[in-house]
Amino acid sequence: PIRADLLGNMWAQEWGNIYPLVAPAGTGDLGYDIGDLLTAQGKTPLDMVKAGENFYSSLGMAPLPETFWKRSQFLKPADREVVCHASAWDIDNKDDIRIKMCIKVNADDFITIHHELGHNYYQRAYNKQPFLYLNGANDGFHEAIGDFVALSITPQYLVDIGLLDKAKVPAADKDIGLLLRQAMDKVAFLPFGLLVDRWRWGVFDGSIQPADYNKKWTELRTQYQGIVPPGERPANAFDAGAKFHIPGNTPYTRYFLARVLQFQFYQAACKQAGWKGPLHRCSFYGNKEVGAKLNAMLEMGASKPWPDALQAFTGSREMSGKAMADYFAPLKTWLDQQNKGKPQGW
Ligand code: X8Z
Ligand code: ZN
Repeated sequence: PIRADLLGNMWAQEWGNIYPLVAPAGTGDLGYDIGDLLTAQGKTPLDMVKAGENFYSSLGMAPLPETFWKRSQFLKPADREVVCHASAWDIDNKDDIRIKMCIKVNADDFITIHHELGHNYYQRAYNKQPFLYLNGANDGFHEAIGDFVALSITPQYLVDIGLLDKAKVPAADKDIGLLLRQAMDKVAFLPFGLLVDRWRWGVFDGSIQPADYNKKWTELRTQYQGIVPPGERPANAFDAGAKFHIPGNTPYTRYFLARVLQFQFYQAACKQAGWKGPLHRCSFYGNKEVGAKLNAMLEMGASKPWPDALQAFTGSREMSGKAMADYFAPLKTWLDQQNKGKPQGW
């Protein structure tokens, strides 16, 4: 197993931040980091939110209301303790939508802004539904919308919005590197996304007892993620409690579902956009047709069973990992070669 503190993320849930350490020799240097690009241009947290809004506007969505800009929390207040874990809010079931974040100028927060705005645009899109249907088709859908949009943050998209120099777009020989960087976030998250509720549900049904809370957490982390704490943990440690959703009592399977769904949405959008190249290079930025179709699904809210919503946008009624596997297929081929004859597992 790998030590959990070496993976570039406090919870070892997404590993993309240590991509530079594992980049393939020769072609691994992607030549840019979104955080560095934002910093170099002196972009502020507010600029980052504006960039997020601009993406949704490019799909034909109405601008965010004035109240969003007035009432959201973008920065960590200096004078009091707040919950900094990013969240999106729908205060009046109409258009008083807001986000609450402590935005830092880095790549993670740039993506998270798109994620949170996905919740807000979804909330506003279904606001005409009767009260009981004011929700996503299922909770995985709600978590998937913003991530699906963020998959369009390709090198060419960064050029289009003036963040990246055209000459710096990584050439085709960098595809494996781009995919590996993305897989370290998206694929490495899957076992984490699964195990959090394995633990929570075990606590709820009594199969995990208080005396074993930490032991079981560590066991699941090793079993699913192949990671271990950096040192011996005291018997009364409560490592699970460091994850926001555990004390916050937020179900977590939604994020596992979203990891799968977002690739289904993305593959469908790229097909609608008539994209011809490798899937991971596709951006549907500016595509009003995709936007209209997306809006049709979002407007449904929870008024129909989720397969109906999925069908409205993708044409399929089944949740499937195939789109995700298609996206990463070139990387899988490369990894199979790299790992040939090497020991597997931990
Ligand atoms: O909690 C979140 C969002 C708020 S709904 C920032 N996410 C999960 C996490 O941070 O653990 C997004 C990805 C997974
Ligand atoms: Zn979310």
